[in-house]
Amino acid sequence: MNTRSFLTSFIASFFVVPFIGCSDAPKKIPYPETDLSQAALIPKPLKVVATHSAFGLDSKTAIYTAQAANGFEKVGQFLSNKIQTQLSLNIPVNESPLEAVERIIYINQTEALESDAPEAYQLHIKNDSVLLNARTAAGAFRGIQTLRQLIPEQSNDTLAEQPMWLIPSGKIDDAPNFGYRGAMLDVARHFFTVEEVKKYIDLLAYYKYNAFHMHLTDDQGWRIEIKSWPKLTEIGAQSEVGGGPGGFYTQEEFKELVAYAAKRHIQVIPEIDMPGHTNAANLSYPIFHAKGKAETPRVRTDMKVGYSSFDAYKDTVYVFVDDVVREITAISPSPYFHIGGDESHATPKKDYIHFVEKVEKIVQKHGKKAIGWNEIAQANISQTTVGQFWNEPESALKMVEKGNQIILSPAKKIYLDMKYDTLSKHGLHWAAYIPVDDAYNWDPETYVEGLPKEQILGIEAPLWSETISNSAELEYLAFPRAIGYAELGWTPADQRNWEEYKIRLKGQVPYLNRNDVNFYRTELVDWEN
Ligand code: TNX
Repeated sequence: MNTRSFLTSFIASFFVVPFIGCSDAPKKIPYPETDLSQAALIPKPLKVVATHSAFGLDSKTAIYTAQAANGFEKVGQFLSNKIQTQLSLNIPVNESPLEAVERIIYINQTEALESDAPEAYQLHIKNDSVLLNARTAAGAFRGIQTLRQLIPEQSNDTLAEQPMWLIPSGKIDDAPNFGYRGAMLDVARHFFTVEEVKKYIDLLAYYKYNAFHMHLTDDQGWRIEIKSWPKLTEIGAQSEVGGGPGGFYTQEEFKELVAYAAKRHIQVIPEIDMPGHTNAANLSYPIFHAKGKAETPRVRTDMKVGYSSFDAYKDTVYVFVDDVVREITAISPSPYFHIGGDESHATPKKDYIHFVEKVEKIVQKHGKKAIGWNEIAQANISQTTVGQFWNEPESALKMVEKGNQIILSPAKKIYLDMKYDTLSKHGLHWAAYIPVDDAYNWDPETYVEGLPKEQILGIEAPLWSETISNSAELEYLAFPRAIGYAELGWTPADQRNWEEYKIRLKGQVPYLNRNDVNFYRTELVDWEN
């Protein structure tokens, strides 16, 4: 018998004939009663059936994965690494010898799932085995987040010879309500280091986000290396709000972020905001600058918006945009490229429309679909372009009528840079104060009347960074609200309830503390008891 078929029959023995007749079968462990349906899972899974026993995660556990299918082994490796960091347990993945193995986690590829969503998964947790079924590696990855959330803080050191972390047994069938569940970080108003961005991405992955939108350019700074236009980073990157040093990502660093996110089955969507919000580019190359209403480029460290613009009728501007889109799309596997398009108050309407239509074509030429903030509805955009609704429901509706898909980011509900309340240490409040319950208590499916569900690609929580400049401040605004948005993107409205959610939210504290997350301890949640 070769290793592979030995492995297959070994694994099968866990599911088909679990130790019946086996002379050296381990003695039965007296697992305590559990209740999987009460677990603090966020986002809440679609279906949970508790069987009131447990799987004992311990040093005799091994992970096996479907190997023919793409990416499954990496998912197993990711789980093993996280278990190692959290529990200092070394759980091998697809490794022989198997003699010492008593319990297995098997990550299996199958089409036989209740939902046909690519990220659907099913978890079957029994005494000696956890079977995770998924159609795709992305589905398997979402499934292991659920499993991670079920690992208790404390081990039980009395049940067996070695410490065991008891995972409640039962069955979970799960799939997302929306295919796009995003978060945006503005790295232009303040620069965030590669390590800071990675930390945020890793936290988002735990809550099943699958898109990370990077707002890479704005008036105060240009943050991505463009080899054909070096002054963007020599000049344009050297400033930020408040007068700090700014910074930028080299293309190698951007690739590193893309790879880090991809490992978590999160796509990175780059945004180059234009024709407004372009002061940093115009300062680097004054030839781009539109005269007229736009203010003369200079280093900007203030928080004003709407004063800068590209010249929509200069050939050089389009040569430049083409180069930027070409260089970025070459290192960006996401099918989308975000062209911004918001608050171009210094661009005449006719010029704005001309610009958006030309840039959309450039993005398409480079093989990507464009995304733009809701103002792009003024232009005659093609059906494949996605509108991101933030402040004008009528623009979202106009795009929907033309057949476009919409990402929902209504500022009044989902802007992570809005203060929680009057006492918030960071944040703005032009759209609203957004306390943690208001952030949770709305329904993306009905928020804009007349927006058909089929045309809602999903939701995204933007974090603008005028008032924040490091991980602690970022986390103060993002957490815990981003956790609630994860549930709004994943769990259907009829299964959401604030009173019940806030108990599960409190259950996140050990994870947040373990990861040194500076979350806002709102009084709306009883964190201590
Ligand atoms: C509006 S939302 C903006 C950003 C600001 C943000 C501050 C949007 C598309 N534009 O330029 O940073 O408000 O909340």
